[in-house]
Amino acid sequence: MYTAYIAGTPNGKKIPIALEELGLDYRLRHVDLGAGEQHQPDFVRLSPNHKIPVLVDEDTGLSLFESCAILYHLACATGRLIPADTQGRELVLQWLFLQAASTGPMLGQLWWFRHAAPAPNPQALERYTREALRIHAVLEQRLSESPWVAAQEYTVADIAWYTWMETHAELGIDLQAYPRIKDWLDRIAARPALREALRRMEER
Ligand SMILES: N[C@@H](CCC(=O)N[C@@H](CS)C(=O)NCC(=O)O)C(=O)O
Repeated sequence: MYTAYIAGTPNGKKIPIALEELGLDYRLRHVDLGAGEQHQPDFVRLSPNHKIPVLVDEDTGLSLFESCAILYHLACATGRLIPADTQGRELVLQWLFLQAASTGPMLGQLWWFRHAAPAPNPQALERYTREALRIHAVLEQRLSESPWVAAQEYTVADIAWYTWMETHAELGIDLQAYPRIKDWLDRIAARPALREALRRMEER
C-alpha cells in the first residue's frame, strides 16, 4: 500500500496517474498548499524541500520526494512503464531530467507571471513565453521521431511531460503549431487509468 501526498497540480497529478497505470494499491493525502500545509513539521520530515509530491511505501517504509524520482522508482520496482534494457532506461531518465529541470520550472514561472503575479511584468512574460515555446518545439521535434517521449512505448516520461504540457491553454499557447503534441496529449488523455486517477483525485 502506498500513500501519495499530492495536490491538484502538474507535479501532484503525476503520481496517481502512474499508480493507476500500474494497478497499485494507494491512498491519496491532499496537501493544502494555499493553507501552507507543505511547511508543517510532519510534512517537512517527508519532504525537506517543502513541496509535494511525496510517496510513502507503507509496507517497506520507503519515503520519496521529487516527482520524477518517484516515477522512476515505481517503474523500476514494477518493471513496467519503462523499457527493460539499460539504454532504454537511461533514455527515460534523460527525458525525466529534462522535464524536471526545464519544462516544469519554465512553464511554472510562465503560469505564475500570467495568473498570480501581483503586478504585470512584461519582461518576465516575454522570457518565459519564449522558453515555453522553445520547449514545445523540442517536444514536437521529438514526437516526429518517436510515438512516445522516451521510447517506442508509453513510459513514465510521458506521464511526467503530460501533466505539464496539458496546461497549454492556461499558458496562452496555441497547439495548432504543434500537431504532434496535440495528438500525443489526446492519446494520453484517452487512457482509462489517467481518467480514473483524475476521478480519484476529485474524491475527498
Ligand atoms: N521538482 C519538484 C517540484 C515540486 C513542486 O514544485 N511542487 C509544487 C506543486 S506542483 C509545490 O509543492 N508547491 C508548494 C510551494 O512551493 O510552496 C517535483 O517534480 O516534485
